[in-house]
Amino acid sequence: MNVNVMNVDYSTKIPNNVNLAEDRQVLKALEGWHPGYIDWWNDMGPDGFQQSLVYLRTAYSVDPRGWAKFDYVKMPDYRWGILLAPQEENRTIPFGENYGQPAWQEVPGEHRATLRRLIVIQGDTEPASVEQQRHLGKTAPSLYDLRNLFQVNVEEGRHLWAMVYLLQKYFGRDGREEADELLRRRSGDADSPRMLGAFNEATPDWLSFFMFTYFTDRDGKMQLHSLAQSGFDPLSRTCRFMLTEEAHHMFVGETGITRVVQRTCDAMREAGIDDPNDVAKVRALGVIDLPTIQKKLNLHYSLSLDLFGSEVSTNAANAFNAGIKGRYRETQIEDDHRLQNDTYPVLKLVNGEIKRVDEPALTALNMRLRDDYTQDCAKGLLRWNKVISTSGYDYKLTLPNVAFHRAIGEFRDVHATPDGLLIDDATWAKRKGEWLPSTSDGDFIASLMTPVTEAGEFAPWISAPKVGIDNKPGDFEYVKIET
Ligand code: BYC
Repeated sequence: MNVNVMNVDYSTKIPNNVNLAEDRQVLKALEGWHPGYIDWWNDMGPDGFQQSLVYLRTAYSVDPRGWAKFDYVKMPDYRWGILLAPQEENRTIPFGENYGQPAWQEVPGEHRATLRRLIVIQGDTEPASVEQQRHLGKTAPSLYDLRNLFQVNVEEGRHLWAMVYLLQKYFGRDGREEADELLRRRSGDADSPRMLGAFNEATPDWLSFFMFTYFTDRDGKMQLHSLAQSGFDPLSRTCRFMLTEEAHHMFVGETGITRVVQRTCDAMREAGIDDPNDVAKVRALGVIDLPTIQKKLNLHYSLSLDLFGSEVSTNAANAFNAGIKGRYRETQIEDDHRLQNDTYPVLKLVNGEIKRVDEPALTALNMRLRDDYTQDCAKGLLRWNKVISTSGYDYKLTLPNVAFHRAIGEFRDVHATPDGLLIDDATWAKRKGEWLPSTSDGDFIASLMTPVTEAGEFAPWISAPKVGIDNKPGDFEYVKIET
């Protein structure tokens, strides 16, 4: 059947545009999984606020011209649904050995294990981020930010549903088992951690949250773009719709950091501070100094780089060859989309030096995606640096070298400075506090994290946003905490 539904069916318990009402077996599997999901949300979702009314957007359509409506919702009543972008007529596989063949509507047997693994990894990150952020509601700097946190959280929950649907519909019994496992693993748990490194790290404060939504959600964007190219059409359509939601998450990160930088610069100017490196003086103003923002940036960027896997990877080559995972904007690239004879420059460690080495383009796909990611990340830095220079300060936030603070890939066994200078263990141990947030930096930031719950008011370490959500005025009550 050709499912091409713009509007979402809200008459069933699980809103969807995949005609679940007539897909009894999958409906039954999803209904069986639903209570476990709600238990997970109650145990591991936002701590508190579950009875508050939150001004949230909910997707009612998959039409890019208008797909969401805003209303007050209690989070446990949010309508998590299964939404796929409309099916493209006659879509073909846009890369790999099967280039030009009709896209698959069912899982090809020989690629089943690879596909399942990628879907499970993608699915695992979604609830992980909710777990990492669950305590942040208690220290939100405003109702506006509180609402954005919860919007991100409910949508990550929906993204979990999106992957669970694919597992349950297309992978039979092992898909159902994997769906259950997604609710069992826990971020940071010693025995049963989430699958990828960055999703087991703490998100201790709101600056980390903004960095996470800027840098780690942007890995999500890159990975979803690559999977949106997939020859497995249901995965492609699922990821395409997820990307629509994802944009807001990165907006939260980018504008969040902009507002922190803005407030710091304003406070320094008002106090007549000329040197942004005078950390003690700046902190005495109750704002986060730029060097500490740089350290947080170093941490989150390097953790997020690890999410791209090894620079040289046969897994990535196999997934591309098979037509399962493409490149960023694959269909817009002008080449043969097979890459059999191409090379790509990869940064490697050669005789103790960081060098560019040409590798077969197929095995270098993780590196290529990571390069695209770095370019995308750089845009935010331009904006933040503009705020700093417009305020009259000579200070630049920068992305650290890719060899800095890595746990995966070519540089995992060496230490490097943010400038990419290789250093020995002793120098690293002595100097890492200059580059990564120390315990005392964390304590200082934590000391600023007092909640602000008056509509239209903001904590003193962050400036107000330029515009409201859904064009609401500045004093709009985005969360009615007591109902
Ligand atoms: N941590 O060939 P390699 C998001 C493992 S974020 C731990 O180098 P490959 C979101 C790897 O599994 C996007 N293990 O890498 C953001 C393999 O193990 P096996 C999530 C790692 O496979 C914010 C071995 O090392 N989506 O959506 O080419 C909020 C060798 O692997 C790591 C995806 O990631 C690591 N960092 O690429 C909410 C897309 N890296 O199989 C959501 C799906 C590698 O030998 N995943 N390993 O036992 C993938 O495409 C790939 O699995 C990866 C790794 C890019 C992650």
